[in-house]
Amino acid sequence: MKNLIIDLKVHEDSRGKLIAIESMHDVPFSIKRTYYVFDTPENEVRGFHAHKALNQFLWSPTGGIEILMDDGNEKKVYVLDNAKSGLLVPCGYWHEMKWLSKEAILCVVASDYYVEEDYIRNYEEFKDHVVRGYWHGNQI
Ligand code: T46
Repeated sequence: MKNLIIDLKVHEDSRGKLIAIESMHDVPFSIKRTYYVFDTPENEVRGFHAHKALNQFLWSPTGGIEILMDDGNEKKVYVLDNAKSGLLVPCGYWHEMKWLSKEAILCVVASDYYVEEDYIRNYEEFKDHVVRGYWHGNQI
């Protein structure tokens, strides 16, 4: 699996630190939507889906969140636990997010508006898409 971590540029001075996330500069897609997930209990797991076309970038500035990434052939676990880097979640990756602490906030920028039809929530259907090469050439 290719490296999906993106390190962000930190603007630091005596007043503190600032990080900006710009479309096509800091993440390799145009941003249409942002959302965040919070007040999730420790050890709760969310996600359990892949996206057909949506590309996203995830980070957790407080607490920790474990992300299982699965491209249908390989699985890898990432931990998001700082404000300076995040995880690219391209379309075609099954993902599950486990909260390591209740304080963790999952922040997301996404390439499109919310469209329920873009979700594949059944793992067998996901594997079927992988076998058929559904995402070939489509992923960032
Ligand atoms: C993803 C992971 C990382 C909306 O109405 N608008 C939105 O923009 C979103 C993201 C969700 N919703 C509604 C749909 C559901 O009724 O919020 C409810 C919870 O969504 P879901 O169960 O899909 O939440 P997660 O945490 O499992 O997944 C979310 C995103 O939905 C998903 O795209 O990749 O975070």
